[in-house]
Amino acid sequence: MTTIASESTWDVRDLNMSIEEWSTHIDDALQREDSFPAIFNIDADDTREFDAIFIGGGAAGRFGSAYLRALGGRQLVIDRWPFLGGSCPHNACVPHHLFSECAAELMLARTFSGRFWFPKMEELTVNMREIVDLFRKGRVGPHAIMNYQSKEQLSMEFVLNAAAKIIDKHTVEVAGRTFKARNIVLGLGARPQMLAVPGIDLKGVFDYTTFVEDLDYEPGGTAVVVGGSKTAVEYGCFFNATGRRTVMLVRTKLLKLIPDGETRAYVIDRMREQGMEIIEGAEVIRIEGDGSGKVTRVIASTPDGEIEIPTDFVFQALGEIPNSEEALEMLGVKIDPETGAVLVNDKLETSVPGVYAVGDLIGAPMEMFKARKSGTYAARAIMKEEISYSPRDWPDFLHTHYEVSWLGLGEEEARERYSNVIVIKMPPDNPNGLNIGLPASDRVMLYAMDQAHLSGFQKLLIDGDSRLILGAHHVGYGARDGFQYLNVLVKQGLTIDALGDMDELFLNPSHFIQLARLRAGQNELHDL
Ligand code: FAD
Ligand code: KPC
Repeated sequence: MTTIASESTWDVRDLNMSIEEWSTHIDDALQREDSFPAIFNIDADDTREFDAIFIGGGAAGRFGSAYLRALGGRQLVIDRWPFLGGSCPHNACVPHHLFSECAAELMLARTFSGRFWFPKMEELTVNMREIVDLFRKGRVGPHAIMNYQSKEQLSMEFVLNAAAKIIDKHTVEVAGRTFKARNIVLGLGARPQMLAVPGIDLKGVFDYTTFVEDLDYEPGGTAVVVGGSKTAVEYGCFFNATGRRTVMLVRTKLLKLIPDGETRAYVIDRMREQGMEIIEGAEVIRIEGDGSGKVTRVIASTPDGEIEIPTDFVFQALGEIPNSEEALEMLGVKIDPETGAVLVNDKLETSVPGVYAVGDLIGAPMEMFKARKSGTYAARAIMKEEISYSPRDWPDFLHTHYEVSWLGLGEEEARERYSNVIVIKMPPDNPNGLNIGLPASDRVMLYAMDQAHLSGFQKLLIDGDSRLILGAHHVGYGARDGFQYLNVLVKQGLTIDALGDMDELFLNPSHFIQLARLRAGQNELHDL
């Protein structure tokens, strides 16, 4: 095992550390925080000027760095954490996927409690802290892979475990050293937006970062979730599935981002069926605590008057604010006054020439595809490629206890824009409701055979005149991957006939192929 010098910097350039060695050191650095040295991987033999310094080594900065290297340029990436990869593996997507997987597994176990091989679940409250501890231990593996891959395979130069200080548009200071570059790429990410009410600092009030960092007790029987979009719903469904009463306080409408009303209603009905209490039009007034500073209750206004919810656990998920303050102060880059996002053109360049910004820092959509892709496009612009990037028409998804995937238009907007909208869906409209064991595919087969109304929902929208697919919506499991590729085809102009002409695997709700084929033969299209 490599030993670390006791100085304030640690030069790893000539150490070819394994993933396991990186793992041990990252773990140590996360435990020791400030007492672990800054990690330097700089090629002293390379005399070239840096083409770019990436400040922030999250998905945006790491992918931009990799791409710039691949194009033959020289980069330096700096991150205050002891690993590359940023918030996704540390406190955002990866824990979210872990918690959402737990929610799906637990819903299945609770639905079939005491039957087949499932244990009796009625009295069971799953220990949340144990799962958070599991994540804290497990996340170091992906962190280590990112460092190993970035150094040994992608030949990146980096400084880790030290915050960068912007001096000017060519100069950055980190851990006592100064670096100069032709360009700076800002990939500083975003942070959770906080509620502005009394009691927010009480112990027991969490957001997605503090939930995985600070949870050091086992919450009691009630979770209060404030917010109504992806993070609120994803974490709320997990809390609910652990067996806790879960109350969602939503300022306006839950899951406004799902574009199709019928799909959204299916999703919310299933959340309610799992016992989630959803209060729309609710505003938190204050959070109250006991003498020792622990949360004891939440007071909120609702359309039915003021309510008081006793709880020791509050989770706020109100969206994220870009970390743009330092760039504004030190470089004067223009920001959107409403959102705090750094403004960029289609080359990812800010209002200051030679300063680029990427990822969550430039605002919505704050998603991995945009972080990684914007990083690579900034690198390409810096390396003088002709590029133009602005994210649009991406497929989207979120988790409830299910995976919910969508692309294109919802039915309401499709009908506003097209006069002959054809709808193909499963289950079909049926006077007896949803009690039909379709769609059926992997991971919903037990539901399909026994609890048909839980087996999911799928819907395809078609322009009956041009026969082009306008939108696709899916609730269930396993469709997300298919949607990435389906979206490319739909953007290129996919007709129902071309979709029906594809070769499907046996159970294929994710691609809608078999349903499309049933109708593709019709000259004049009808609903199905
Ligand atoms: P980050 O990854 O946040 O990187 C910013 C980096 O800058 C950090 O590493 C930070 O340490 C560093 N930094 C900041 N200031 C300094 C400084 N002064 N000096 C040095 N370093 C600094 N997206 C998806 O596509 N799919 C998902 O399932 C998904 N799930 C999510 C779940 C949650 C709960 C959340 C909150 C987000 C989720 N996202 C998901 C969004 C995704 O995590 C982000 O879009 C993505 O991580 C942003 O990457 P980034 O590089 O822009 O920022
Ligand atoms: C583990 C994993 O793939 C999610 S974290 C990825 C970070 S990065 O490769 O920098 O986008």
